[in-house]
Amino acid sequence: MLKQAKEWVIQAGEMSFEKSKQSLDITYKTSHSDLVTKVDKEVEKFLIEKILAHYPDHGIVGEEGTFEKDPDEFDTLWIIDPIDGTINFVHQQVNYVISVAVTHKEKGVFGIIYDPSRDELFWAARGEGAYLNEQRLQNTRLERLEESLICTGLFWNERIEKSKLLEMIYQLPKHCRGIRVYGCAALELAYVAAGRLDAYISLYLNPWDFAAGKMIVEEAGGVITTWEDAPLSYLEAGPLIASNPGLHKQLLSFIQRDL
Ligand code: 2AM
Ligand code: CA
Ligand code: CA
Ligand code: CA
Repeated sequence: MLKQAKEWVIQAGEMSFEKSKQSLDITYKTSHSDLVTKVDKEVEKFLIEKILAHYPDHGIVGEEGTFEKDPDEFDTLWIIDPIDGTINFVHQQVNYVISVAVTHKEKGVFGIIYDPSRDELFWAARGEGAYLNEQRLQNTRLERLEESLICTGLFWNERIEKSKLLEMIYQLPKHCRGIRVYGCAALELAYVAAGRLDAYISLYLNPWDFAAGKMIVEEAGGVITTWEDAPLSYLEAGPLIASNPGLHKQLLSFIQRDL
């Protein structure tokens, strides 16, 4: 199943990259910054058709809502973000990915994140480690916050508290070496797994943004939890922190003290 899923995700990525040069037919969902293009919808449809043709008894949770049944009806779920980083896809045609995770009875089975612009396939299977293409990944082991490179997401939605967003922008750079914001949560989680970032703090993510990334971070030796240090459920949206093990506690204290 993993091998097949990787092929579908790569095909979906190549399709999106080709289509990024055509007219994208942008529409707005809940706000001026909440975009969807026809490619988001086409990629989701492509993946759902493949999945259901091979696994008709599996459920699907996709950002664009093409599959409408209740996830609670299924033991095995595919959690899909057809294009994560839609704004980057529209403006840059880089820093966007296809993200696909499979869970069984709420436990992760595998996660795949494909960056078509760089041909980088990040993936992990439970108990088998995390990989970039065929190379094994391990996140950093850095323990000094002042030497760390930390990533966050800065976007607006009505669930995000102004004071937390402002404090994040003001306080985080005081404590670490640098801040990065790529605008693509799944890619940012993959980079934590790959050791390109030491941690990622988000004010709010949906399951399709983090499901594959959670598996890849954990299999690379990292930690991903809520801001209260609770395990992250694959089906609940909210704030999260993904980090190497040496910084996780320090970053939780930072969040509790400064945000
Ligand atoms: P998307 O591109 O699939 O919509 C941007 O920092 C990251 O957060 C992206 O992964 C993006 O996913 C997601 N995102 C952007 N705007 C959002 C919003 N209003 N609510 C929740 N997630 C959002
Ligand atoms: Ca979106
Ligand atoms: Ca997303
Ligand atoms: Ca998306």
